[in-house]
Amino acid sequence: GRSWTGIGDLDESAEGRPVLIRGAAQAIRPVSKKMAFVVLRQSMSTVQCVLVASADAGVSTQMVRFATSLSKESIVDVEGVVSLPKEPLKATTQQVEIQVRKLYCINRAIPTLPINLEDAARSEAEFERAEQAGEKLVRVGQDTRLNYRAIDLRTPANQAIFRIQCQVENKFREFLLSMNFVGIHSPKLISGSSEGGAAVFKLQYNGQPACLAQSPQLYKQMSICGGFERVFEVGPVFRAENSNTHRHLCEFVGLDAEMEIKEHYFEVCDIIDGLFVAIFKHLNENCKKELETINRQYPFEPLKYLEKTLKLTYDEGIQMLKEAGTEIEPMGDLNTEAEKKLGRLVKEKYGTEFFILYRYPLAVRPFYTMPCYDNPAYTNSFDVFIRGEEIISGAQRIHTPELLTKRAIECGIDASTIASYIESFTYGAPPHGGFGVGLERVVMLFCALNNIRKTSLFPRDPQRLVP
Ligand code: ATP
Ligand code: AMO
Repeated sequence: GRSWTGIGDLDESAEGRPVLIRGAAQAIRPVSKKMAFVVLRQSMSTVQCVLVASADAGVSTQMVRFATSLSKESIVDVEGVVSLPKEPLKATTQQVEIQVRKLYCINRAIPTLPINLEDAARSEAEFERAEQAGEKLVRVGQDTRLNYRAIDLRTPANQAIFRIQCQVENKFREFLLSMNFVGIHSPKLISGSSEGGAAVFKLQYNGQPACLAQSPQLYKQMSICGGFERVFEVGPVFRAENSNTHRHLCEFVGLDAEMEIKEHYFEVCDIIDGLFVAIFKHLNENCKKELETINRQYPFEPLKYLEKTLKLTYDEGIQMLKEAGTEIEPMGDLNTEAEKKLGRLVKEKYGTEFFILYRYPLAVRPFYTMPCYDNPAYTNSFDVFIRGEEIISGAQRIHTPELLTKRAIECGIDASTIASYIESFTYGAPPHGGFGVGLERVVMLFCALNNIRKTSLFPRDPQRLVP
């Protein structure tokens, strides 16, 4: 085959070299009958291709005309020679040009696209500058973007977001594998709720009532009962939430882990500490181009975190809120606003936007959570926050069938619906704990994006099943 060059790999060192590239025609600018520019894009990179009619280069005026007749986003192959521009280029990522020898259209896009990609890629600041200059630019709304996601995903920021997501997932696996965790796949078609509550999608399973797994919770614990000391899973999680918020999806990617605990459930917190510090470092060191690309459209401050993750008790958190004028209902959950405020207070006091809040009240945790030995009104549990929003829940689990049954009943769960789960704790079950992370939330909050739909490839929310 012929030798192809990636647009992102084109730099000054290639000056004078013949290259063959393929990209989408992002912009087409006719200059005269004899000259035109075509900007080609491949993932996060763009390059300017220059067509000048000349017998020497074998470029005819027909070819220039053909280039200017291309529809935007058509797929184009260009053979040409790399050259250095006379002035620095503002409109492309690559600081070289291609002097076109041959140009082929591989597949045309329809002439009128539902989204103008240049508008879709603009930052809010650009819109504001244009407005002040009296220029009319059209903002592309969230619904339009999601309706035509196959186009919207082409913006450099979106290309970067899903590369970051892939790196978070990859680092999650890599780190846990290095800590002797075993990757598992638990069933998603299950017989009942795993987290309690009504937020389950119900379906028929060969005539029996069934549902989509709300989490791998019961099965990751049963894997521990099955003799795996440490397990992790990356897989879909289904929540029939009727939550039309910026941070709830009906289907998201769960990063789950479960492990034997030898002495204290802080062993689980230590894994989270090592894991997330490794993820943040990896992103900052190895995904610079992606982070800069996101920053150009959605500016954000780098995440502040400590080398050793801060841990605060729920009571300490409540006290900080109280001193700042926010009262929480006794032994109650933090609402979204209180979480945000606590995030700000912790940042001011401790200089970190990533912390663990532990020892939550029993009343606000799921039935399988281990109560504290010294005070059963509290639990060996925790949530983890980035920029004042929850990304992780976790806990030590109850490992005795008697207490598990008692807690299930107290929480209004019909123990017969989880009989096989409870039974697995009668065969000899080690103390254990674990945690669950929402992948989309990690990416959203690391990059301070304002909506979880931006970090879900084809989001499923209460209103959206298509595309
Ligand atoms: P988890 O389900 O793990 O507890 P979560 O982030 O999904 O985590 P919820 O428990 O669903 O959070 O809710 C936590 C807080 O988020 C609630 O106390 C509530 O204030 C807020 N919240 C949840 N759903 C909504 C909603 N639809 N509208 C506004 N706030 C909501
Ligand atoms: P929880 O219900 O808190 O815990 O979920 C764990 C993490 O998943 C993410 N998350 C969501 N992300 C997007 N849309 C949603 N609707 C949504 N709901 C939750 C959050 C949350 O922190 N079994 C326990 C975990 C455990 O204890 O191991 C569980 O499912 O980031």
